[in-house]
Amino acid sequence: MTMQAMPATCQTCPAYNAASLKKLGVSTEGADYVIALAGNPNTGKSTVFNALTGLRQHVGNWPGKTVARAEGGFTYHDKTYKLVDLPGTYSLLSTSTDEEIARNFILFGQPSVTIVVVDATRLERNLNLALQILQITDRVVVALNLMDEAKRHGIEIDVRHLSRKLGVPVIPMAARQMQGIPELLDAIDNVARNKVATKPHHIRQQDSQVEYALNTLVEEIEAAYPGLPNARWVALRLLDGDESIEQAISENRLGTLAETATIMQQPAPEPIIAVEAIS
Ligand SMILES: Nc1nc2c(ncn2[C@@H]2O[C@H](COP(=O)(O)OP(=O)(O)O)[C@@H](O)[C@H]2O)c(=O)[nH]1
Ligand SMILES: [Mg+2]
Repeated sequence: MTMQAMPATCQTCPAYNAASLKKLGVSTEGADYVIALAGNPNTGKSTVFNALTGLRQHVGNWPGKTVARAEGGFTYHDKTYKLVDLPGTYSLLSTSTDEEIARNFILFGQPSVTIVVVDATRLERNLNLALQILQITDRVVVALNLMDEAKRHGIEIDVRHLSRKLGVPVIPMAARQMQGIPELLDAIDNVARNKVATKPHHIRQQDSQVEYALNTLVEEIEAAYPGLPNARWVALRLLDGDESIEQAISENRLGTLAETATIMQQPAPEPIIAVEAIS
């Protein structure tokens, strides 16, 4: 396995960024951990959300947007978890409001764990989003949902191999039948409490000119926005001509978010070399 036991660091510190989350409209009061739920539309995200939170949930809006946001809570092994359902998206790269919300939440909120729900019957398409998320955060659990459907279609998945390749826990599930929920809870708990160290798959960029441009940009971004959680990812998006990131910089929104972005007691993420959509 690529996951190994972590040295005992700060077990009690919250890993999420409370100040940034507050700006994103999420109160973290009383929560030991904040968990984001991401995934393509129709993968069973809401089903997983309901299975984990039961009746302890409420629906509001993302601040300044008409996009609904479900929030809920649960406790597990004496810890209180806050679960936030992100909009269902196929990617985090384009400029739709949904994708921007999901991306900002993961990038700036630094949730303790991001669950990526993927459809086991459409694995290749679904891994696109999962891989993009793995470029931004190493605190990921993949919920491999709709395993009953996959079985029905004669699709076999080597879950251990997938987990080894992705470098994060992969939990096979059939959420509608409540199958895999205890295992998912255990995996969330393991990542949130640093009981396993993940080693997310990073897509490498071989081109030395791109690498040079990236390094130059990273230095400038870091100088302009000290404490930004993932300058390299922002640099990649700028090189890719990402208008929403350009806009965030020109309106100084990136700076406002970055000011509050104190990196908590997390292991420093490995540098990202490139983000590429696999399709
Ligand atoms: N067969 C099967 N259906 C599921 C499973 N999980 C969710 N569904 C169904 O898939 C549909 C979409 O689920 P939903 O949770 O709304 O997906 P979301 O769009 O990702 O929030 C619903 O009809 C669910 O009942 C599962 O594990 N197996
Ligand atoms: Mg839903």
